[in-house]
Amino acid sequence: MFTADILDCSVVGFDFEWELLESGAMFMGDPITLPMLTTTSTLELRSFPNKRGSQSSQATILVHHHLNFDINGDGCNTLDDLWTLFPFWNESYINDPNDDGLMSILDFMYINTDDAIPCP
Ligand SMILES: [Ca+2]
Ligand SMILES: [Ca+2]
Repeated sequence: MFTADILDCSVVGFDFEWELLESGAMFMGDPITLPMLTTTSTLELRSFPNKRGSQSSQATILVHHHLNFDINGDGCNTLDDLWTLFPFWNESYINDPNDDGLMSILDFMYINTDDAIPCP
């Protein structure tokens, strides 16, 4: 789920328009739920405050190159997934999230750590 936190929403009467730039798919409302992404993608949010002009902002959504969304295989996306990768810090690693062959800080940015739902 994505929300419009990246823009000042204190003005009443905002209309939102979201576009997944790689596909051109459009989404309306706030929040929105995106389809499952299979590649790193850019989402652009355009707002139309009180029908005067527009503002826009973009966010890059990092997607694990090998589509491994649950690093430790426990069925959840939590900090435990990051801890699973820490022992490989700065080492060669096959199937690393950004697919450059080295486990670095950039790879950790690909790991979703949503602890909102207790992991079974
Ligand atoms: Ca996990
Ligand atoms: Ca890497």
